[in-house]
Amino acid sequence: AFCPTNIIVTGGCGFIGSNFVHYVVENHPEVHVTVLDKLTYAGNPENIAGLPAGRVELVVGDICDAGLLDRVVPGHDAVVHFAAESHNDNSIADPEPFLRTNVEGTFRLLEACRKFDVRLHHVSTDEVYGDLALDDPARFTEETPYRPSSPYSSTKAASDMLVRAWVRTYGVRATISNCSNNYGPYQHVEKFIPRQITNILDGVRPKLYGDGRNVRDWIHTEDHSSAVWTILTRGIIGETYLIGADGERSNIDVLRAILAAMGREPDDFDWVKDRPGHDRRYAIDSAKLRRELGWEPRHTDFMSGLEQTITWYREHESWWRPSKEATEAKYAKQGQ
Ligand code: NAD
Ligand code: TDX
Repeated sequence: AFCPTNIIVTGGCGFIGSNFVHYVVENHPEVHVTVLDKLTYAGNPENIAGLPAGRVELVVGDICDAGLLDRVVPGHDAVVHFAAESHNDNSIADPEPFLRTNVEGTFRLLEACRKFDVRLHHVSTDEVYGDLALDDPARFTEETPYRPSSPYSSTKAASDMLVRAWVRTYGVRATISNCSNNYGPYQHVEKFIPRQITNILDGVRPKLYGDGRNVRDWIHTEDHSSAVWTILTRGIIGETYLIGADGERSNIDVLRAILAAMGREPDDFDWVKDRPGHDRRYAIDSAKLRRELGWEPRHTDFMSGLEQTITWYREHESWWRPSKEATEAKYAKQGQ
């Protein structure tokens, strides 16, 4: 196995990146983490505050800054690359930052990893595979052709292609993972589950896009972290692994579960305008990761994970309050 002791986590102040930093600090005491994060609207240093200063260092900066990477990357064993513009609705309103961070940023990291011979794990999404029909028995596998739909997913697809080319052409030691929809603490209130929980806490009716029958395959962010660690340390260079926990649910079912858990009536929500190009269904077959690397998810009870997440947002209003108003103002302008 590959045993890194000094890693860079890009995007470590965002939702999944910060959960990964907590996971590493708790489970791998020999590892020092350098978080490299630009602190965009989605990055919050509070997400990693309170972790031991000797274990975690924050470098505020842009992954597109080649000079900065030349200074920060040497001396590290690995880069775990979470930094991205991550929200589909934002990518539809203004795609440019997605091109820059997701495509150019990944290119810059690949060049730095090539120059200093550093191992890279690239974190990507199941959205690169496009969508499935509701009645299609198929799920995505590592062999599914790329067919991204949104500006966001097309830039993630482009970044995956760059990683594959840098492995083959330059021998960069990289792996890729494509994960399904994450939920858990520290997720920005622009995303579906936190948006609806915090709307209800604010006495505002939740907002459901389209006909509400779109399906997402939910995984707890801690299971995503354990999968990324497994691939970083035991994955085969050049390989792609799909990460998922068999959590397919329609949006309306998830919303009704939130409403029930928070003591609201099942129809106490608003139907709003659909997302343009809205993917119908995502579904992951993670057999390769389970079979070849022995990974398994631990949070297999979605209802209890959801209830814990609701409790977290109830108890952390001071964390989400500062971004709530601007997020809802942006949605209101889009009729959503
Ligand atoms: P997020 O938006 O919550 O966090 C992104 C982080 O990256 C923020 O801290 C932000 O400040 C930072 N960042 C953005 N641009 C940067 C730049 N140019 N330089 C340095 N830092 C920058 O995103 P997330 O939901 O935590 O997603 C993390 C990764 O996981 C992304 O690559 C995303 O594509 C992937 N992913 C997300 C999901 C999901 O359900 N959220 C599922 C599969 C894969
Ligand atoms: O208010 C809402 N109402 C609603 O019905 C919002 C914000 C979303 N939705 C729907 C759209 C999707 O079908 O809920 C579903 C989930 O939406 P998002 O939370 O925006 O996630 P999604 O577009 O599926 O993408 C997420 O999973 C894959 C992450 O944001 C991506 O970064 C990741 O790659």
